[in-house]
Amino acid sequence: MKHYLSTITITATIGFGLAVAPALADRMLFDMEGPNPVTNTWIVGNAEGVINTATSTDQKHTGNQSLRWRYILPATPGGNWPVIEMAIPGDKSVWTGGTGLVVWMYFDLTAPKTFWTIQPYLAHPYPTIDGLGNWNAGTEGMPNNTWTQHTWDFGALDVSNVSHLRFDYAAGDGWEALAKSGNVDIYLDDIAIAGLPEPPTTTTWVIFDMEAGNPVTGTRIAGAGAGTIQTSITTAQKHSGTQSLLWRYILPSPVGGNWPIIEMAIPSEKRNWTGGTGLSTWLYFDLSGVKTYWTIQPYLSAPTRIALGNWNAGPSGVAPGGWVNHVWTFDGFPLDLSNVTQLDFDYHSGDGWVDVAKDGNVDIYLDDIGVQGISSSVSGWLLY
Ligand SMILES: [Ca+2]
Ligand SMILES: [Ca+2]
Repeated sequence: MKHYLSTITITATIGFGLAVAPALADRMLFDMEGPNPVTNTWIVGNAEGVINTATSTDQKHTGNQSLRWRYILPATPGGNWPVIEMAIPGDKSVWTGGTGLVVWMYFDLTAPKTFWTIQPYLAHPYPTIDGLGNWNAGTEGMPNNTWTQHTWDFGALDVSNVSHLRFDYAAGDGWEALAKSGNVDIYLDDIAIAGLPEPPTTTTWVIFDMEAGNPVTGTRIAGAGAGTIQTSITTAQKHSGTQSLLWRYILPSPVGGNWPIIEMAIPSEKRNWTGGTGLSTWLYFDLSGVKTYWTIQPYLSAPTRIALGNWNAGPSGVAPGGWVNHVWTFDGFPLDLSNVTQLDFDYHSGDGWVDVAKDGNVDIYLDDIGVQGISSSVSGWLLY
């Protein structure tokens, strides 16, 4: 859990005591714990020197890594502006309501830099570019070899659709005098948007809306191991958007004793389910009749694999067709939800499913699999 600048504003209300405004918090954009988020680099001006970027364990503000932005200086640094650019993930592109860009920086220099001119730029969408702040207004000293936070206010800038984030600085603007071994090394971590309201706690943070690729990363059949599992993203049925996931089990003969299982690896940025109250899943059963007793059961790897719910406590009947929502609550399970790496679903194929299969197949569509109780009011971000 990482909390940044959580603030609560308390407003006096005449005659009625205190009214508490919504809590505000920084919402994480890049914590640098995954792959290098830099998608492009270049050098403006004389275009001399070399830029290297990498996520690194050498320095970190939180977690294990930060982003190292290295500029290998040319013989004459002046007139060169090294630029790094990060594409903003689509589900984090809406910054509406945010007040500024928060960046933690660590300068690996030989001495403090008294005048620094690092400037971020936002593209929304590319290639429309806005600079944040004033190039010449970077007058405050930045110490070396310690993590320091800086916020660039958005002001009246439209931040409703930000596609790229850039940083640049003038390489010759005093930086060369402080470089170690001819390199300027700047580490960046915990790039976040300040001032967004904390998300409501009663809605669902959708992990898989099935609008992108097939999230199934593994299939297997426990027990006798017979039959065939097929999964695909399809437009045939959908709860939201245009697509859902079709989980087809082509029944073997005999059917009994087989437990078809699908596994979905959770993307690294969606593994912290702390505060969640249950797993919400939308299901559509393409069956020939009513399945009165269904025993689909999810498992979470957190990271030890554990069943949710009770195998024999399957929800009551579902009619064929039509989307139904089911929530498996986390109550009563010894779950550490801070690092959920995988979600599995399975069912016992012989447990009445054969009676309602069409053409020898059990077809189950899944959509909008999410965590109930943690959600973003803006764009589905996980709030730390
Ligand atoms: Ca980090
Ligand atoms: Ca969908």
